[in-house]
Amino acid sequence: MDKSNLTIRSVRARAVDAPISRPVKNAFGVIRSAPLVLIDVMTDQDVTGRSYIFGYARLTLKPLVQLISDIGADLTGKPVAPFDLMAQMDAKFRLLGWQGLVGMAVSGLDMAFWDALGQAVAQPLTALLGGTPRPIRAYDSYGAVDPVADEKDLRRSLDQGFRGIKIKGGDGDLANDERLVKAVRSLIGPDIALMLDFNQSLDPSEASRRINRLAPYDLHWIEEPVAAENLEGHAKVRETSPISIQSGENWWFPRGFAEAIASGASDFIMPDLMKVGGVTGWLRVAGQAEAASIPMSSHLFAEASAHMLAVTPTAHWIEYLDLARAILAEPVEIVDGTITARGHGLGLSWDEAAVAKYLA
Ligand code: SMN
Ligand code: MG
Repeated sequence: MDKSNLTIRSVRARAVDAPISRPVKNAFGVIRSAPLVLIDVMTDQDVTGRSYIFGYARLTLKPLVQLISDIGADLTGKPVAPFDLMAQMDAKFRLLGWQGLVGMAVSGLDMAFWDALGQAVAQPLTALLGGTPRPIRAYDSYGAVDPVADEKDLRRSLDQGFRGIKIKGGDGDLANDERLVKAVRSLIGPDIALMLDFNQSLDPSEASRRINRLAPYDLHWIEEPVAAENLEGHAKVRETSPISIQSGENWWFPRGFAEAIASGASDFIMPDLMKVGGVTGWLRVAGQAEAASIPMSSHLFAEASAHMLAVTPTAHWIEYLDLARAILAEPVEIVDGTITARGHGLGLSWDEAAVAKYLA
């Protein structure tokens, strides 16, 4: 069958609540499992595009499944041309706005469309985009660690070759942050990058106070010190921070990044494929990052992000926080602390027995 012109036949969305290897304790609670929506875009040419998104909480699963199915149903019969489809979805939701569940649904669909295009030509997405898959330096992403209970895991991360470790702050006071940072720094030694993620939990003056105190521990970045939408607050913190500021997992679509970059909000950026507008949105942000000389990392979605970072001019780090391992037939592999894009398209295939087990 000619696979050069794919058309959308139907879209299927399934919710799972997948177990994760270690809970992610953060300033606002603990993530104990991964509520995911798996997307399959069936085409008339018998190519199926796949992606998954992360709903953060179980209560988002039903509405996300509904949104993806309904938006998908409206696209039946259309060519799989992601730029065109993104423009159509942009127009469809312009008055409503697409920050939130709608944006997640749109981004997830976009990823599945690109996956289908890669599969149709039996090429990794990286190659379809004009690049070459290559090892991307990864950091192992933790919650708020318990330096004693988590020591074994941290040592294992180093054994796997990770050159970076991220932990969460803001789960308690400054003394607690300092205790964790100090313990982890002494455990991993001076040569491993250590990142600290506040998950938007502080106000600008408290953020500055904590950052100054934590400066002696040679942190590689401070992530989301204040509310994501507080770009002015980000810029204020950054102005006096001796540590680089990282943000972006909660900035929506390329315009969100344009505003953040114009505000001088961050030294580094780390778009989340599910909030930036999928592959299409990522490409546009990668151009902004290159033009502004801003190092760009990823948030979650390591399988797809490995494809994207290989074509990102200012590629920095890939985050390893393995939310989908339990339901993927070929989960991410860490090789000497790096992740390399694999497979055709995004390289995702479902472990159907596991999907059946964790259906939510
Ligand atoms: C994060 C966000 C959502 C789930 C897990 C972890 C975090 C990160 O902010 O940067 O990984
Ligand atoms: Mg974060």
